[in-house]
Amino acid sequence: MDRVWLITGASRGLGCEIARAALDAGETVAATARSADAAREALGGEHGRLHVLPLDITDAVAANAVAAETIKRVGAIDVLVNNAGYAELGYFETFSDAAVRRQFEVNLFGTMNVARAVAPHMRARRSGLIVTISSVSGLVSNAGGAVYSASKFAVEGWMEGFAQELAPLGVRSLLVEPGMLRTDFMDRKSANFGSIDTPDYAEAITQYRAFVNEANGNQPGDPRQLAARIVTLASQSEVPSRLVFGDDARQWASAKVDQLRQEIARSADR
Ligand code: NJP
Repeated sequence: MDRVWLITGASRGLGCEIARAALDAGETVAATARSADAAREALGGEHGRLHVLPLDITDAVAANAVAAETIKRVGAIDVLVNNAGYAELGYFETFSDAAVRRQFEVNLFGTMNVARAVAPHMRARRSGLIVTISSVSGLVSNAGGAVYSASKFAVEGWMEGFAQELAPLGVRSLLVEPGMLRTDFMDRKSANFGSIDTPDYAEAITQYRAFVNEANGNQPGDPRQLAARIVTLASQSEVPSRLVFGDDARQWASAKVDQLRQEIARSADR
């Protein structure tokens, strides 16, 4: 294969692994990151098939410029990986309005910025694949994950509809819902934690923080394995609309589907 991938958040974590896996498969990669230097360092320097471009996804003008620059340099974008994101972790009432908005600014509106920059090019060519790194938290929410889940549920709702708008024009979509992956995601390097003092939740929050500290670095999911899976799926003529990755994610998603089925059945009007 020799297609062009544009990947956001390629400086570390899953985005970096997807860039590596695509390069290993012989693809050309436009790796984007808030710090181009960090991405260059993580990916071993630019070469003929690796272009590194700075992009903070919250900057719509920059997203357009990066899409245009990629097409100018290498002629096309075949696969967009909308990967960049982070989590506001903690109980809802411990977050300021600004923190909640920041979560949506990156995970939803930033992701939309990049899709908006690339989709016209894919539509014009009647070809392309948009891979959106959502989360199992986009299907299931729980205490401590309300704000992050709200942003990923929004990503799911947006992309599920947008995919149907794009499909007749030859542009495909893959929504990825990973479980817990061993990246910096739960670390203070990436995650923010609610800080408004709310005594009613004090004990629950202490337990939640202990869970996060324990899980950080010990997550069951291997980002390399997921990256390889995404690169393989992207090379197939039939791409599924969803990939739920990891035993933990499949268990949570299945339990949610079972619960929904029961609640729908109980909701019968008569
Ligand atoms: O996390 P991490 P992951 N503009 O923290 C970048 C989802 N996910 O690889 O901070 C551009 O190692 C950030 O850049 P920088 C998750 O929601 C994860 O696990 O500048 N980039 C870094 O490259 C996210 O959508 C888990 O170095 C921005 C990257 O994002 C995706 O997986 C589970 C940015 C984050 O790397 C990748 O996260 C799940 C911005 N404004 C879903 N803000 C999991 N790990 O458990 C952040 O279900 N970045």
